Formats: sequence, C-alpha cells, structure tokens
Amino acid sequence: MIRTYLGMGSNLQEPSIQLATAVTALCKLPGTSDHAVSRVYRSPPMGPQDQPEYLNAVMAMNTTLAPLALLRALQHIELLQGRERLERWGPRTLDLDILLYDGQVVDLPDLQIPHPGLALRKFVLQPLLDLADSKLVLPDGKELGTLAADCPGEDLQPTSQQLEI
Ligand code: A4P
Ligand code: MG
Repeated sequence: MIRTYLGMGSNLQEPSIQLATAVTALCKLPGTSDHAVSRVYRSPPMGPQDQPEYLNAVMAMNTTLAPLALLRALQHIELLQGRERLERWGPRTLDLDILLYDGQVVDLPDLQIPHPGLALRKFVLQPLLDLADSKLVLPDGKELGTLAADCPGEDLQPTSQQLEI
C-alpha cells in the first residue's frame, strides 16, 4: 500500500464547491483508503494575473493504483468537473496533481513525481504540512519543513472552509 499526496486547485465556477466535489470523488476511487484532507487556502494566481484567485488544498490517501492509473483517474475527475485545457497556468475548474507517491521517483513523458512545481509553491507546501510530518524527507533528500520555510508566499491565507471526507 502506497501513501500518496494529491494537490487540488480551483479558480473557476465556485472553487469551494469544486474542491468539495473533488474530495467526494477521490474518496470513492476504487483502490484507495485512509483519506485525509488539509485546510483550504486562498492565494493570488501564480502565472497570468488576469484570472481569479485560487483555492488550494491537499488530500492524502493510501492507494493500490499504479502511478499512471492514478493519473488517469484524476484526469477523469477533472473532466467530470468541466476542466478545459486552454492555456498553461490558465484558469481552471479543477486541477489535480500527484505530489508524492511514497518516496518513489517517477519520470515518464506524462508523469513526473514528485510534482516538479512542489518546492516552489507555498500553496502546495503549506497544505501538505497540514497532513505530513515536517520531517518528511523527499526523494531528493530535502525535508518538507525546510522547503516550506524557504518558499516565499506571504499572500497565502487559510480559509474557514472545512472539506468533509
Ligand atoms: N503531469 C506530469 N506530472 C504530473 C503530476 N505529478 N501530476 C502532466 C499531475 N499531472 C502531471 O497538466 C499538464 C500535464 O502534466 C498533464 O497532462 C500530465 O500528464 P495540466 O493540469 O493539464 O496542465 P497545466 O495546467 O498547464 O499544468 P499544471 O502543471 O497542472 O499547472 P500548474 O503548474 O499546477 O499550474 N496559482 C495558485 N495560486 N494556485 C494554483 O493552484 N495553479 C496553476 C496551474 C497556476 N496558478 C496557480 C495555481
Ligand atoms: Mg495539473
């Protein structure tokens, strides 16, 4: 059984409802168990600025799905929630990223784990810290807590939204 961490982000069509709907779908995924979810955070967009602010959260789960099967399942959930791929870093109803898959490194054309943006994104590192030990060591040998401390992101705010498992 693998412990995996998934990043969730939304900035279109009621982001708080998009995240809640995604959590429900992820909890129903066959081959997954022991789900947990972070707080929900609000932040200005990284990338193009002419788009709404984002809500982000992280979900942890155990899974028997192989990495590519998990990716396909996440992409299916994105599509069910009206995701359109128009512009890199552009607005989206739902983005689901595989952040970590135990301590494994995956480097395929369609899938890189750990997620390449992980260390640069406070809106991913902070919710990850809600669920994982700050002493968690990533495959490159760096500690999660150190990465989060070194990552700028003063404009990230926790919200009062509680995602139900
Ligand atoms: N892919 C490779 N590795 C992974 C992985 N570990 N998990 C591939 C998921 N997908 C992975 O992703 C493009 C391709 O990445 C997929 O086909 C998959 O095979 P995408 O979601 O279709 O496209 P994208 O939006 O151009 O890229 P990406 O990397 O998901 O976008 P980002 O980098 O997540 O940026 N600002 C704030 N504040 N909060 C945000 O959440 N998000 C974005 C999107 C921009 N600005 C943001 C936020
Ligand atoms: Mg993505």
